[in-house]
Amino acid sequence: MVEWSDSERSTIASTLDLCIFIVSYGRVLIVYPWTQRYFGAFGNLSSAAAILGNPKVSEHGRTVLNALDKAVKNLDNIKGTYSELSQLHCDKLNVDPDNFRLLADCLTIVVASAFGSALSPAVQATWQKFLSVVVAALSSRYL
Ligand code: HEG
Repeated sequence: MVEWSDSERSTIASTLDLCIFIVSYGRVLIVYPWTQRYFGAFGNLSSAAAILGNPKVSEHGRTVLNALDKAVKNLDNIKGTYSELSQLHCDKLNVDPDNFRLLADCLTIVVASAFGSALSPAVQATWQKFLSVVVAALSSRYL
């Protein structure tokens, strides 16, 4: 059972708040282009500019960040919170779970560039802990 201190809880919540404003889900599609295979129905993904300007990509980014907000609000039961979502990604969407880690890396890069020197090792440690639990929870229903 993972334990969360009060300061870890508030660090995660404020870090995620920032993400919601600045993160672009498009980054994962640009940096790791093979992830585009899951988004064939999203229309034009032919260049970095097309990806960043694609309204379906930004809408999906908001969907994912809303789901992350749900994890923040359920820190003590992220696994349970994501149980159905994990099953959906496995059975219906057929998303390779390695991609969760790639997205987590993009989130960290975006947070790091926004925080600059405010991203102390302690804040980073808390943020990485949160993302690790999220990735594990999303992978938990894969068989
Ligand atoms: Mg996933 C749909 C959350 C990573 C591919 N993703 C969704 C949905 C949510 C979600 C909430 C909507 C589910 C529904 O319709 O009921 N995704 C989510 C989280 C994370 C994640 C929280 C990781 C932090 N997803 C992820 C990754 C990929 C992916 C890395 C592929 C590279 N997701 C994917 C696809 C869909 C969703 C293809 C369906 C999109 C659509 O057709 O609208």
